[in-house]
Amino acid sequence: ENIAALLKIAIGQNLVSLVYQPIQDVKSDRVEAVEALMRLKMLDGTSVPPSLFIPVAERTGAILELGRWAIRTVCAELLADDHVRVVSVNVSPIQLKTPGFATSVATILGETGVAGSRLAFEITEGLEMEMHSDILRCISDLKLLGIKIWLDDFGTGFAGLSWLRLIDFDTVKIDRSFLHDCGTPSGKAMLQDIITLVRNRGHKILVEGVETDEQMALMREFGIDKVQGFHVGRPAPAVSFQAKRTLRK
Ligand code: G
Ligand code: G
Ligand code: MN
Ligand code: NA
Repeated sequence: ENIAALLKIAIGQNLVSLVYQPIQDVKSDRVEAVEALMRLKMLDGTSVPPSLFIPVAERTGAILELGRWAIRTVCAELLADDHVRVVSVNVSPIQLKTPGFATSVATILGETGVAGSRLAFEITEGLEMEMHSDILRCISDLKLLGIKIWLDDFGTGFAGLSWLRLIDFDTVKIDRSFLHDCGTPSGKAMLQDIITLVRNRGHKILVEGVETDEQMALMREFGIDKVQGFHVGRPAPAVSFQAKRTLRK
């Protein structure tokens, strides 16, 4: 397959890169974290969306090398030079299931001199419904390194509630689909119920997909901890975060 072949040469040929989307702390009004998102280009320069290449990378196992590359790159281009406090990285269940994953992360932290507490790993509630004991063990190893574990896209699948029972997530990211109809009374009530459920379990709450002033005001009213979305900022290359910090100095 085309994409599978592309993934094999992607790192060596500089076809893969990371962009970062800011995450705003609602109380302080500051960007306290950014989410790393992987980008892939074909040899002719056209880009392949993650919805296409991530599943292929998971199927072929290429996600293991790409995942290590992403964590190393995040540590080297943003965390080692103190450009941002925390970076969240999406990790696939395939990575968490692979023996030695936590050890390889520890090695990257050691080599780059970055504290584990500066990283958060986002796990999507979708796909993998069965709860592998390997995954739970890996997560507790990652926590020992100080890495925060976030639940991504909460509310989109059936597995989310079982994940919540088994893993003590630092933060739960509420999927942006819940913001779409929060303009209607029933949509607003739905979002409020989800927030109550997550908050009562002791997790911090991040709402994704905040685009308007009205939505931002609602997030303050609901007492949401963190927001992400076009209202805060779009995904951008590392250099735009490096530059900001330099100007402030
Ligand atoms: O940027 P956006 O469409 O482009 O990202 C869509 C989704 O692709 C993300 O929410 C995430 O689930 C997935 N994704 C992006 N980058 C990575 C990555 O580095 N690793 C994994 N496993 N998934 C990623
Ligand atoms: O699944 P994951 O949520 O991590 O993917 C993030 C994706 O969502 C990225 O592709 C990003 O471009 C997109 N995204 C981020 N903020 C917004 C937003 O406010 N509105 C919309 N429509 N998409 C967003
Ligand atoms: Mn994510
Ligand atoms: Na998400």
